[in-house]
Amino acid sequence: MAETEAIRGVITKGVGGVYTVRFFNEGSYEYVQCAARGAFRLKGIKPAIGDRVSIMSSGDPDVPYVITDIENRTSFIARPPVANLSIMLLTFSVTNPEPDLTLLDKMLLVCSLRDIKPVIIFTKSDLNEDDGDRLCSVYTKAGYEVLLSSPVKPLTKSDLKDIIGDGIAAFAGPSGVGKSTLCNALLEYDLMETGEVSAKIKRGKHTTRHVELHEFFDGFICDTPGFTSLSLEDQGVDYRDVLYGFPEITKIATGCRFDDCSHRKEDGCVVRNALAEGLIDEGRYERYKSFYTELYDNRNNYKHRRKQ
Ligand SMILES: Nc1nc2c(ncn2[C@@H]2O[C@H](COP(=O)(O)OP(=O)(O)O)[C@@H](O)[C@H]2O)c(=O)[nH]1
Ligand SMILES: [Mg+2]
Ligand SMILES: [Zn+2]
Repeated sequence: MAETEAIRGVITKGVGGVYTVRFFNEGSYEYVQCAARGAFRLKGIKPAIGDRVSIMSSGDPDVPYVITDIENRTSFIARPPVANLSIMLLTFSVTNPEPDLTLLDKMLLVCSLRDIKPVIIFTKSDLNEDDGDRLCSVYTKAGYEVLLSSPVKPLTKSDLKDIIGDGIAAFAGPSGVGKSTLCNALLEYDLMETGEVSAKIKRGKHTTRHVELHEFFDGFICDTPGFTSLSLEDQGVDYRDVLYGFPEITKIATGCRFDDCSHRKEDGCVVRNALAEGLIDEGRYERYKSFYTELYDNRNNYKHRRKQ
């Protein structure tokens, strides 16, 4: 390959302005260190992991390549910064800590507005099997893909192989739910050399500071630090878009008497009828109403709407 020819690759790691880019070369993947062109900074673009980029030789032996171009992103999440995320592994524990379903439902809504496929993983089902089954049923019925994981029946690589495909998947959810445990198990860190392994995992456990893409079959997975809250308003969600996070309500809402029915108190609302008949989960419906009401009350502040 000529020295000056641009190479296409993916950023898998970025620390202190030095990016690791993976590219395909003569039948296998290679990882190289890259700097970013100053032009990105001028345009206010910061390369992020997941970015598909072009790189060229830099002539600098310390950082031998330079990123010359960043492809348009299909999605972007800011905290932590990850570009082109296609799957969110929304991880919540059945107990210890108790699952924050308001946070889960907000994340489901945000995923849908950003065209990121959500997959729910309920961990620690060993600690309360009944609650695990109940949560699994609520979200499966709502139309989501749900997986249960516990030390008794751990999630395996093959459970996620087809789900992730050649996409980029990130573990997201509160801290302490078992994201790092799952991620490390899927990456089979336990199969690596012992001394190095424990040091590596220990460090990861305490910080998960530098979010990094790890190869997973044809795609990537990454662990993220936990977070405890998410503001729909900050995410620019419009009250009219709340239904995108509630596919089970959307499905039946077409039968309501009023086209602009908010499904909160209107007459002739089939959603409220379905609720009375136990066809919709009460908790999910209450959270739908609270998101709608909160965003409706702040409706002059939103920034954008989903493009139809
Ligand atoms: N009982 C039980 N404990 C788990 C399970 N998954 C993780 N843990 C424990 O939960 C704690 C937090 O796990 P960690 O992976 O660090 O959570 P993170 O903050 O989401 O990355 C650790 O002590 C794990 O051993 C599980 O399925 N069942
Ligand atoms: Mg962690
Ligand atoms: Zn209605």
